[in-house]
Amino acid sequence: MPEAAAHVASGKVREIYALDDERLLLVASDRISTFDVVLPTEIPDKGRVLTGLSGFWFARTRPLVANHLLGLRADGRSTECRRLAMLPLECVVRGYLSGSGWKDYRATGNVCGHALPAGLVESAQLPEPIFTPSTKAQEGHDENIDRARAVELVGEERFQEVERVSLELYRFASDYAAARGIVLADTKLEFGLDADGTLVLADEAFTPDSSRFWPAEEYTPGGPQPSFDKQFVRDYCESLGWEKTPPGPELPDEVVAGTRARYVEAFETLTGIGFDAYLADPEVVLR
Ligand code: Q0Z
Repeated sequence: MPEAAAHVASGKVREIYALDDERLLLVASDRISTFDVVLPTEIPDKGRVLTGLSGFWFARTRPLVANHLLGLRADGRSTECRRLAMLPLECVVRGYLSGSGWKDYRATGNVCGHALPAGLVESAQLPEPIFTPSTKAQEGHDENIDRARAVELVGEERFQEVERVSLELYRFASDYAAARGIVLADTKLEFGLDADGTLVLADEAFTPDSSRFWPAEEYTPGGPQPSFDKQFVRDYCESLGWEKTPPGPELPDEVVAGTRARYVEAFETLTGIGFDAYLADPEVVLR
């Protein structure tokens, strides 16, 4: 537990505490959201899986860009990190056409100012990955923005840097995942600046909560793809005819167990590390 740490912020499924002026503690709960609603039932170890996966990627991408990670706590769900000045930009990279990217393409033929070929279907792989930044909405969904708006927010030089680094990170992680049978369709990265003005990757990286993971074996463009982790939850919620407004439904034990198994499978498939080994010593993912 964060002894004398002050609570700084809450996300839907995570909390931030201040350890001191320079360090934060990110704690990933076992809460799960679907259709933007946090459900009353938790998925045991979900927060540990996401924390371990983020740590794994932070360790492996350090040669590409500095990151905020200082260490993982023995509880497996808490990340000690450097406190940064966060950029007011969600750095999204898309290799496939899904979610708001697909919506925008269908409506306008382009995504965040990237003109795309005509005739693409939902979930199609793009000719090459594109950088499609958005702004953090206080309420509701992030808003996709074009290059000019992003440059207004962070400046031309910093924009060029986050675009280049985001694309490099996506290429690295998506190649890595593809070799293990997982399509990393898209991802949302967050960056901050340290006291020197150095760009630093922060928050979480390449987790199923910040990226779309699709099982490569089932990939079939032309419609929405089943999600690696949340599909049992979505299917169950759909089967109830729930209106997708709070409160969300309780999940039955078999949906909880199936979903937990999917998270653990994603962890083990991507890291090549047994989840038991992670629980015994979380920092195993950093080595
Ligand atoms: C991340 C968020 C969460 C709610 C602030 N290294 C950092 N330095 C400064 N600020 C942040 C970070 Cl990671 C920071 N968020 C997103 C995370 C709960 C909101 F766990 N907000």
